[in-house]
Amino acid sequence: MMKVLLIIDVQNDFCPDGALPVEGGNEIVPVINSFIWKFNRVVATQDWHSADQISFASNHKGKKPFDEIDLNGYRQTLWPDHCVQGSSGADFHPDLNTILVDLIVRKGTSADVDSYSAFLENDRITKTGLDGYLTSIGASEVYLCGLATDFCVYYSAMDARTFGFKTAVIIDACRGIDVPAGNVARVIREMQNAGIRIIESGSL
Ligand code: VGL
Ligand code: ZN
Repeated sequence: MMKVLLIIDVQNDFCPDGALPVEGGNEIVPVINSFIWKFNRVVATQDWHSADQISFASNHKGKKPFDEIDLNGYRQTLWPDHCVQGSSGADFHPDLNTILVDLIVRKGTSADVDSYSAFLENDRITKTGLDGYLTSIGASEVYLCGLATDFCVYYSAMDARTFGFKTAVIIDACRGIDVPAGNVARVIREMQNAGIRIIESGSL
């Protein structure tokens, strides 16, 4: 069995003092550090935007964070500026144990399309290459944790499943944005319906 851990966007800007804070985002760091050694391979992602990223509300006149716009036929939520390439907000949380990380995937790097998923950008066509990496190392099971439950973790988990991997979300090692309210509960149901296991780190 080739078990791979995907640590999604455990970055300063998603922690309580950051630009797009996720409530309790920092609390998952010691939890992740406690089980990171149990996997055959570890991949960590970083949201890694340029300042002209299309999902930043600041790049749309008259729009504010959490507004939605229509982009080439798909809905895109607008965000406060966050995880700008090379900024301290884009760094991993300083306490995350990155020593055991085998591969870092940086996503959302094109200005004209956002990327929630670690596999496919928001146009749902452009690949990051992560599926190729996982296939080439013979990954059989993918376990996800990180931020945020209802955006990048959710999209990444759904794509992992679609690419054919047995997929689990370690839910006590995730925190969500929950916008609109109830969003976290909705995506958990959706992931379960898609055949994704929702587990607790104690069962690893
Ligand atoms: C994320 C919103 C915008 C996430 C990234 O990591 O969940 N959410 N960019
Ligand atoms: Zn982002």
